[in-house]
Amino acid sequence: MLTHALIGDEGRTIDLGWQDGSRSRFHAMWLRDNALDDKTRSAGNGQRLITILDIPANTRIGAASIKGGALEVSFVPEQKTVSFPAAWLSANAYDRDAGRQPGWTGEATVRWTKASMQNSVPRAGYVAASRDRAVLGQWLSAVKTYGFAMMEDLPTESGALCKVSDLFGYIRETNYGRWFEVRAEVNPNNLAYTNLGLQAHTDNPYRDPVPTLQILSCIENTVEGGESSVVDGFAVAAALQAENPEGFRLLSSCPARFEYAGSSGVRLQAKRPMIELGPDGELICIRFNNRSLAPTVDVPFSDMEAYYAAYRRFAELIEDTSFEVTFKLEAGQAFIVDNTRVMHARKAFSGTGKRWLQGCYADKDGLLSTLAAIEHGFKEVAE
Ligand code: NM2
Ligand code: OGA
Ligand code: ZN
Repeated sequence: MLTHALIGDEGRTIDLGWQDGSRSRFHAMWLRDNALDDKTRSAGNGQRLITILDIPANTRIGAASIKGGALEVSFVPEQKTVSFPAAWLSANAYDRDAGRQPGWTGEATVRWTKASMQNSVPRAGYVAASRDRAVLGQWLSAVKTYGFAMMEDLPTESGALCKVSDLFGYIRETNYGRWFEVRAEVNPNNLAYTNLGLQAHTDNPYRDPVPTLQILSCIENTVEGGESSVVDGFAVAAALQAENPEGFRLLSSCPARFEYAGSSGVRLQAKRPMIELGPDGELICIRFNNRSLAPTVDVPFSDMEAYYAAYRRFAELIEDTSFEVTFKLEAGQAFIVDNTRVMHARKAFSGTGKRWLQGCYADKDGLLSTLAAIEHGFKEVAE
């Protein structure tokens, strides 16, 4: 509920008061650009019809009042009057203390460790998730929150992992194919296609943009060894930052180089930090993969020793079992990871039996879009 609206700074700003005593200021230019009327935005698809250049540079608020739970504003010199619902203003308020430390993440991200995750891994059955939007929504929401979830009861047939990505979006095709076989091969073009253990890693850091989701599904796993584990890279990065802020600063501000040139006709290269922060300091991506780290040449000579010490400490924390959730994939099970956040590993395997996994990449923006649409749909029904 809005209680007052005071025009300030000769109409350049407005100060809104709320029932709970809080205040939020807005700028005339911002309000005009974000007007919700059907001359400013298409009523059909919600897209903006005007450009910034259609708005006079000297735009001011000429008059403002609260009418029926909404703010009504008249802009000059356009002589245009529009209305902003209070709920919309509250949801889009930007007049708040930033106060965020580098490496911050939003409320939707919940970091985890073995202690909090091992016995509560989010999981859903494929049949239930494909029939029931509420089940699917919960599963997608877990991927958003934790960057990791399991799916069970998949058909144990080749290509079944595509059914998982079909639930929410689109496969990201790469030089490895739409999806790929993960099993021990003769002359493998990638160490994933051996029986070697793989240190916890994110996939394809040599690609830009990096694939944002990975699905690994199991068709058969009767070998000795071959267990999987996952590690929350955001939790580990926070631990590194807490004990060694300078190391965190080096890994997040100096680019690393990644490369893959394991098959003919392919030379993928990317220059990105191991810990990537957005322009406002938000932790946005972890890239960690010993197999495809190229020579690091973007760290000042005087910082290289400290950089390597930080890299080593980051690796030690990643291998610290208190961060690691472990399981052995069984036929018909799959897991999905947010490849910008959660690392995955496997133990070496040998002996009798067979291990046959399939993997694919998919796009997280599509997953989040499907989740938001499901949540929006439920909200509409509730209203
Ligand atoms: N595979 C499984 O990023 C990597 O190189 C890890 C990727 C070959 C598609 C393995
Ligand atoms: C991969 C990978 C793990 C496994 O294919 O990217 O890491 O369990 N595989 O085989
Ligand atoms: Zn991998």
